[in-house]
Amino acid sequence: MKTIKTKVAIIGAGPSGLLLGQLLSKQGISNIIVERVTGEYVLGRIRAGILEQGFVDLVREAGVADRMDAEGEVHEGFEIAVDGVSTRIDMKKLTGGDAVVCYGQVDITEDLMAARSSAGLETYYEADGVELKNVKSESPSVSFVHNGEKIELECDYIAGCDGFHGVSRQTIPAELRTEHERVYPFGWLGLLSETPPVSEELIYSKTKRGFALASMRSETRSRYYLQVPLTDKIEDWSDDAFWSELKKRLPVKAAANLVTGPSIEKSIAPLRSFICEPMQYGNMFLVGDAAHIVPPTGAKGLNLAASDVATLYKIMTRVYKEGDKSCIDQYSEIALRRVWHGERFSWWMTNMMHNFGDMSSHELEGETFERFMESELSYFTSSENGKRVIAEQYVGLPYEELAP
Ligand code: FAS
Ligand code: PHB
Repeated sequence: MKTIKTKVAIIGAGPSGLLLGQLLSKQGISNIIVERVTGEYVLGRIRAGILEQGFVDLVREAGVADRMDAEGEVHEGFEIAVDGVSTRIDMKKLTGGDAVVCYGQVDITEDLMAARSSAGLETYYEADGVELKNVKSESPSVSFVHNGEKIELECDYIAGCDGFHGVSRQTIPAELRTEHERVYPFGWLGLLSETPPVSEELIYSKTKRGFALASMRSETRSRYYLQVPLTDKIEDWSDDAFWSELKKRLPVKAAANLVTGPSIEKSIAPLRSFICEPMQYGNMFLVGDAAHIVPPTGAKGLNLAASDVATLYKIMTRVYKEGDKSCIDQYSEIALRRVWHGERFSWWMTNMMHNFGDMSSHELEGETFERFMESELSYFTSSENGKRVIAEQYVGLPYEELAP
């Protein structure tokens, strides 16, 4: 058994773990990341594409923003189309100047991995049997097996950045955990292609055939999504079938701009809202998808992970720079306030933008629920105040500071 020490043990080398590790290192707070799979595997997961300003500021503070600033595209608005009729949500005007940046999660993760390795910071990939120990004590630890060797990582704090299927959340005893969950009766079929986007801004499109989203990664790389039944399998969807259905769900002008091509990646993701309360237990903190999941309709998943990272980073900085340990009790409350806002917005956008058909939802059934949601969407996209509500949430609510 080999024993190693650090101040903060980070479980998971996804965006949450890597961003937290980079920020802590800038404050001279030692940290070691323990990741279950290889770095290549992490980079193979095509996920988010829209970064809130708060996320962008954090990446700049971490000193990892060069490529994002050079290649990321600022988006000042996006479109919501209902049965082919488009409304532009002018985020910049409606929020007094705020916008979002279109830059892929894979790119951010790549940049953070490169920064971590060039700084010579320790990451144990392909770590097996990760176990969190004594998290309620002043000397928690993480044990795992790496290259056949058993390792005990002694630390002061553990950041559980290990995603929805990780082990950290289970460290909170079931009787102390409250889990809120809503599983949606459909999924998103995503496709990535080396083709130019159909429009300069994102298009969220609701049609009688179902929801579609036209997004992008660059001027030459597009990301598209289609709402599909949960029973669909990826083998049910050839590229041609995807393109033909997408064309039917986009507004006419966008459909006319559609350039098709071979899929680089194609996958079906289930949609769920999930929140675990509390987000901390003793000296263990849950960060990002380890604590919460949103349906991607509001582009909040990665962005909520970033605000968790920001709060934990402020707390760790105060603990080690000012010796104030009392602030660690603030983490869960502050993180959850913003998480619930992001969860509600994502749930609301999902309910408004998708066809539930005869699938029941809430206390309302089928047609009645559909009609309520049609009316809700029509109000919020036709009134200035309604559009402002959407814009304020989409660019991201402000990050909360620690209490003094
Ligand atoms: P992650 O899940 O990214 O990373 C957790 C890491 O922990 C993984 O590398 C995993 O291998 C590791 N791990 C797990 N168990 C472990 C263990 N026992 N020991 C060690 N390591 C362990 N968000 C958006 O904003 N927009 C989108 O369009 C969008 N699309 C998505 C599509 C899909 C299919 C999925 C699954 C998510 C999507 N998301 C989207 C959300 C996604 O971007 C997450 O919010 C983001 O990956 C969160 O990052 P992390 O919290 O780092 O979790
Ligand atoms: C994406 O580009 O992957 C993306 C953008 C916005 C969303 C969801 C996904 O709401």
